[in-house]
Amino acid sequence: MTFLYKSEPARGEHWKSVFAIREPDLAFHIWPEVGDPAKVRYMAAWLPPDDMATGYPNLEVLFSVGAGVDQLNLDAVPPHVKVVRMLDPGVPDMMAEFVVTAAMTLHGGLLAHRHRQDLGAWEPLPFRPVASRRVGVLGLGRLGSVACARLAAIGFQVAGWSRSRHAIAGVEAFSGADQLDAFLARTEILVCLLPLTGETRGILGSDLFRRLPDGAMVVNAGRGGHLDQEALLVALDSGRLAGAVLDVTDPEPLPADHPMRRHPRILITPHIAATAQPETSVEVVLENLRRLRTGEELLGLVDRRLGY
Ligand code: NDP
Ligand code: OXD
Repeated sequence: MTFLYKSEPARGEHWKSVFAIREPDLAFHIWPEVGDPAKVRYMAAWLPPDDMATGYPNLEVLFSVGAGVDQLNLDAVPPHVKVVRMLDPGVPDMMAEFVVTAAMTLHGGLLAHRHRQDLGAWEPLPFRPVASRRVGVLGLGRLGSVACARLAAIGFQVAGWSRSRHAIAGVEAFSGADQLDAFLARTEILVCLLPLTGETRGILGSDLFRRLPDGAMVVNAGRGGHLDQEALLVALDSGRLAGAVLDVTDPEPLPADHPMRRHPRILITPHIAATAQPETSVEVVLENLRRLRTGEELLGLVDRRLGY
């Protein structure tokens, strides 16, 4: 029986050394060394091999090495194959810290001050207390819930929106399409931590921007596909929106001459908000292999119907 790993080689070497001790009866192969494809029972990948559906007849579980699964074409994964996303224990805290950093950057007007400094200008801008700022988080899952709690802990007025209702202490909860308007109307800094699915693709677009207060700001740490990049540029250039921090873009990286790259009201970070670590992520996979043997529910099992 084989575990096939197809992603960043350095992490693969680490996983292989841990598997050698903890799962000695399971052959661990690092792509492109596959061995006999018929022996591959488990696969961990960011992008699986093109012939995954036909070339690996005994595949049971596809582990995404990331927290998201939008990079996989779920329709191409045979229905009997379980798809599992990575629930690395360190990622929610890292993401919360990124979100707080981005929100504080926008709240404090640091992008605007940087631009004025570049222009040689000295122009004080009003500096508001955190307690007067309303932040809203799209997505209250593993990441959004921790980000909300952290934003609330430093004093922001925080609300969150998700498909189903979630109660988080100190956070105003909104859910479903019929509460989106009310959520947006009170949100001055909007943070996107949704998974990218057919329903959420392009959600950060002109229609949504119109429903935010004038001068609102956006943080996207979900996926580049959530954002209509043209609509963002229009909204920023018209003054409808005041700034954006983007950890994700489409594509990554953007072409060198893309207008977002040097826009004074946009700060782009290169998809660094929260990364699973080799040492902790291997433990999550090993725990899931144990659960498979005992028939317990897998950590991070994806609902193929919802796409997350
Ligand atoms: P979860 O699956 O735990 O949470 C997703 C949340 O989004 C849930 O609250 C869910 O609602 C909500 N949601 C999904 N679809 C809809 C919809 N159509 N309408 C309203 N709410 C919806 O995901 P995570 O929190 O773990 O991760 C979120 C995303 O963050 C990942 O998919 C990935 O793309 C991105 N990510 C980015 C990283 C980076 O470095 N930039 C790092 C890691 C992840 P409900 O609770 O009701 O199901
Ligand atoms: C992930 C990511 O999904 O890095 O893990 O974005």
